[in-house]
Amino acid sequence: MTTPLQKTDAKVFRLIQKEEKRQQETLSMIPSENWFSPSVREAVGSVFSHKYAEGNIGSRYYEGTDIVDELETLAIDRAKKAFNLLRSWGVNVQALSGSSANLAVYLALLQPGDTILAMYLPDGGHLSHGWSFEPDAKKREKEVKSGLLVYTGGSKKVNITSLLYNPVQYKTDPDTSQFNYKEIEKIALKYKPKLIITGGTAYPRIINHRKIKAIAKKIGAFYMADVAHEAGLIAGGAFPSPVGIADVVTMTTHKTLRSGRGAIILAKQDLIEKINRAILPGLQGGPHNHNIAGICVGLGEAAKPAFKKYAAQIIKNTSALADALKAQEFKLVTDGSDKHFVLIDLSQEPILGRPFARILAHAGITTNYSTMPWDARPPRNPSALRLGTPVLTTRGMKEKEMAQVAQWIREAMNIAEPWKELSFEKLEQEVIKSKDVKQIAKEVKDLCKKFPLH
Ligand code: DSN
Repeated sequence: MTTPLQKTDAKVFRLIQKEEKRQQETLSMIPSENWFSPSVREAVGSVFSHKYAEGNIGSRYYEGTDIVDELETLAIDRAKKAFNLLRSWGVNVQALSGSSANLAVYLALLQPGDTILAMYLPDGGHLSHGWSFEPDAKKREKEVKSGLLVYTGGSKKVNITSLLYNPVQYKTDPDTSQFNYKEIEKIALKYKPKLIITGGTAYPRIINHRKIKAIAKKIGAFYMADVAHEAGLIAGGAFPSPVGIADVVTMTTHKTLRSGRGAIILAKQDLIEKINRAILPGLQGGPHNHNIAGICVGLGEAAKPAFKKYAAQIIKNTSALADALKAQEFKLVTDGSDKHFVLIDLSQEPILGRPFARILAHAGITTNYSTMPWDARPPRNPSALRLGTPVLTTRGMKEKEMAQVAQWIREAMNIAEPWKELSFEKLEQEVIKSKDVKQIAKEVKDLCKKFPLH
């Protein structure tokens, strides 16, 4: 059957087909990615994208919004159920992304110049929690070697959070690469932030929300838990929830939650009203109703027993992947993981994060290079590699397949070892010529065929 797009714009149609084939025939191990159900995609591609609906339920600046109101009410109700919300908490589903959700919280709760205490970005925090980079490699190395568990910023403010507010960041413990709550408390008492944030992109362990809330309480700060990565694990009952402990919880909806692209903010009722006003008129115009429709459908799927199994299997798969990688003699940051990804410390391997991610991409395994604790290397060429299991688990893969993946990753490192002195470009030329890399890509494709994405 010919689709309308195929008829009217064959070029874009072909690109979509090519991208779908790429996703089907390779293993996406980027932990922030997932594959949505056809129902979520149908909702996202629906007529809701035509409608303007600035404002909140029952109080919009546009006519014709009754059905959008119904949709948003349903999405909010489903979010309340998915995250076991207390009656005194409210929900916003209008933020366009995780970064916008976080900015809306700052706009609602802080004044420009206020101090935010968040996790050090190279240890696994998030850019939207504030970041100023130190471009001078010597100064960077000196800072890392100082062993200090607090980072007050480099000379280059790289994002709006660091331009508007004063980010101070806590690092992980040098011995364990995990949170050192005593140090976080000392830093909080010294710098007196108005807001403490946990969460981010590359911290593989459980965070003790009660301990952080207790620290925030001591200094009269708000506590915001950003659970963008863990949202699906929490909704599936496989991971501890900050709801009812933190003052605000933010998340994206397209990672483990598998609900289309967007964000959800949960907060105590008085705060959510301020946050609603920070979203509009503070930051955004009309909400993306089609994405809210996707979120709504995804949350409906997350309420089903199959999603609980999915969330539990993600954790089992990651644990199996961690064990298998260690059996292949890879070193893992924190020696393992409690959630949906692992971070491989490649600092003692012949090939580091960026080139290794490219080698694996040619072998059909899509990952991303990452910074890691106590690594002075720059973010564009760091020592670690982040590998997640949400998409593999969506495919129906289990522990056995994780062992196979770990074996391919070791094989790829062995194949690449002789190229360790080459520049990135020359190394890639060798990878492209390599029959051994092609062989792994073929085996990956065969495995993908056995576990198609529906
Ligand atoms: N870009 C996301 C990630 O990969 O973790 C976070 O925003």
